[in-house]
Amino acid sequence: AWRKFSAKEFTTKDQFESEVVKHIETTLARSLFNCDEAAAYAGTALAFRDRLVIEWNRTQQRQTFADQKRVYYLSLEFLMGRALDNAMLNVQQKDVATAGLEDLGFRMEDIISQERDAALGNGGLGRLAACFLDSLATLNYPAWGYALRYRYGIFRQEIVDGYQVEVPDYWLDFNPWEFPRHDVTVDIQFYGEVRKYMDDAGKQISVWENGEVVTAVAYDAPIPGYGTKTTNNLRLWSSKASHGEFDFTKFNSGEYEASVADQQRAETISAVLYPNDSLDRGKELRLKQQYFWCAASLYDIVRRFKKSGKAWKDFSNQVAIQLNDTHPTLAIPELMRILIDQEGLEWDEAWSITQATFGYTNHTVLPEALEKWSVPLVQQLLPRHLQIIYDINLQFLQYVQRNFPKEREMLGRVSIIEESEPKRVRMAYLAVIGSHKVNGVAELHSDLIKTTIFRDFVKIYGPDKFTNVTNGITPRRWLHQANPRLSELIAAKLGGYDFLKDLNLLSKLEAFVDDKEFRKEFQEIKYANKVRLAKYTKDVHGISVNPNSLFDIQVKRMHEYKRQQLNIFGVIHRYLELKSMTPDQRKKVQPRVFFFGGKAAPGYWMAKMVIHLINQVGKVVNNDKEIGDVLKVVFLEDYNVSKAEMIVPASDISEHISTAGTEASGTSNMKFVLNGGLLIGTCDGANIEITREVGEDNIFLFGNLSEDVDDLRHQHFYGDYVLDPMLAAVFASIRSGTFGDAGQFSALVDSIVDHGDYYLVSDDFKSYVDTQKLIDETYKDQEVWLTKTITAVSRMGFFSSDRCIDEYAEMIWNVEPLPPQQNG
Ligand code: 26V
Repeated sequence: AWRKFSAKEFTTKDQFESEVVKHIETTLARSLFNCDEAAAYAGTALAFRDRLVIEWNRTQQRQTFADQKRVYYLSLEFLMGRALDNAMLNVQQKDVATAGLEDLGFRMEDIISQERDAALGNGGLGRLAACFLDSLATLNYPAWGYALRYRYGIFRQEIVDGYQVEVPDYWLDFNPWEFPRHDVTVDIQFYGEVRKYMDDAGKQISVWENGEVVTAVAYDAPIPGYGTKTTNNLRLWSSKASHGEFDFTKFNSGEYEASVADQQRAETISAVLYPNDSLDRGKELRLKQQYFWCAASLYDIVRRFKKSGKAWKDFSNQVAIQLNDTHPTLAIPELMRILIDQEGLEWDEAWSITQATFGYTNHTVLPEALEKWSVPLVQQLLPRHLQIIYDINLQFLQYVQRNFPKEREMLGRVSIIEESEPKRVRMAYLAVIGSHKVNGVAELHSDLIKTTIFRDFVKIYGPDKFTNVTNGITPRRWLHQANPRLSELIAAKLGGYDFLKDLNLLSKLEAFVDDKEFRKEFQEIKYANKVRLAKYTKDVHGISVNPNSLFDIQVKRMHEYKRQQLNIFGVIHRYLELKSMTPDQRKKVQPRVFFFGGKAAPGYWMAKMVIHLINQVGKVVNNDKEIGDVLKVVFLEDYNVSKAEMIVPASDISEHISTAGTEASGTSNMKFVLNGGLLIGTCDGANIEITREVGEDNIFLFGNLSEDVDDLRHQHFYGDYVLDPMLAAVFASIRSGTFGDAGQFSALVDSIVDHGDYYLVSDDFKSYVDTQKLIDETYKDQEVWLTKTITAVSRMGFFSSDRCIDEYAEMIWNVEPLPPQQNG
């Protein structure tokens, strides 16, 4: 019944075609005679956009009139990928469109691939936010996302001579999915000073004034749920100079260029996504981005609340704000400023509203990745906020002192202000103190934050403030869209597509694990997906790979803690072994292709060196006639969301091999298993829960445990360990120049041999190699392998982001769904 749209429904392909043609001829003003794929994409996107807009408006109206709490998800990153395929599938009209495009002479696949990825994120954190939006809409929660409208998303990666080169991603030339709201603007202040005075009643008033003003303009994008009319909103803020035009004083005195420069300076705020998952330390522009976005979003949220005419005590019954990492933490002092300076509330009331409103999600335990802003910088840019932060800190420290009078050293440890030179604001502490709930993203991670970075806070607030919500992924994009044949096969067995909304239904697949026909089709689908990746590898990289080989894939951001270096050292070890064999021995070895993909932060030298080593190894191995198809190494350029949709379904094994205790969750691990691949992984992040769900027999775990990491690091420090001889041989071959100029890789080898091996590559190497051997053996029995993969798929229900969103709604937000009326 939900499909009964009152407008622009194309129940037939003819209706769809006429919509497309209308858009090509009128909206785009193009003739059908020179309609290329780009125009066909545009016409198709605009036709579907019309469909979404109707329900989008209705959903917003419904949410406005319902007297109900809404969720606001504040995230500096939303790694959305492409929108068209998702829109077609969520409104369940892709078949009609495919037939219509065929009439017009186009293949759906080609049209879909015309779209540029919306790549407004770095990696897992941003993609998680995108999966959450899909689940929030699908489950009918009244929810908005808030972010920045970056002109440049994450850079495009090119590999030139084996080195990463960054190319700007100017993605907005044609974006039919966004709607500028020139009438929705907010003026945001920076710099200036705080003036204090007594009002008539003798109350102290603070006014922040004489600052620079930049205007935020809203751009909205519709977020359609799957199989529901609910269409939520993602609001992106774009910056422009506050007058919109030129500064006329300068204009008149002939300083034309200066006034244009002012304009550009304002626009710079939303110009570019920072490409470092953490190393953009202390950049003023980054802090400006954070405040600009928080202030605009909060103004918008408060404006909406005030229209309801409710009292302030009801604010947190109407509004839940989730902080995705510490990036939006300035929203805490900003809400305090609004409530106290602008709305005249007393401190205590403002503070209890604030705490009840915010929830904070932590995404890393690694202390070097925690945000800290220098006090002089905050003082200059946001003088009133610094005062409020100091007041929050004062109240908090007094509370700690009262409750823990004997623990004076604790005060320095938990203070929001770090007593360094210069002093710094610890954003994670501010986020913990200003929120009512703090969550980690997988069980191990949530346990670790309670015993490490937030240990004192558990003592201060009690353990109930801290909780876990294990990450999840949307099965719509990561099964139905990325792997349509597998989705169809599952639907045929389960009697429909209900599993896409209730992923636990996958458990019913286990009944078919011995079904011959099902097994055959399952295996054929995996093979076809491998053929597709093999074709891509040949077309784009000129490397031929045999789809009968075992496909081993590691795709994720390049980071030392994720240990792509362990993987490539393992590859080199394998190559050396193969070279030492006779041709007859080599023939018995299980052929493998190692695929790598991922971007390194532009300034992350070590990560870039690993990319280079992978490419150099590929060059040598792939051209070694003696080796042939037994071993291939491919670096897939410019890994992104749309490429992941092709890569993920093609794996036999994927690698999730971080040093235990360092990967908060990981989410691609879930995607790979859901698509019929097995994992090799450490006991880290969500790997542990995946093991709990799929069973120990259906995953390949290896390596040291997180509880032993500290001791092992100490042993390296005191030189109390022996380098594994196999790894020593790998290093010897690198140093001898087998993979090109040895000097260039020396820092990489030295970091392990001479500088403490912080990520414990040497400690885990043997266990890793042994486990890879076990994988080769296991893979030889294709029936055994197939049983493992099918069993694992059937047990993945837990990892739907729908489960995750229901947990947030219940434990943290206290919000209910608002389902659309039937046929409404
Ligand atoms: C950590 C580090 C540590 C070393 C220095 C550089 C650096 C940069 C970034 C990070 C992590 C930043 C936050 C983040 O992106 N966390 C990711 O969030 C995902 C979604 O919850 C989760 O699946 C990943 O495990 C986690 O790394």
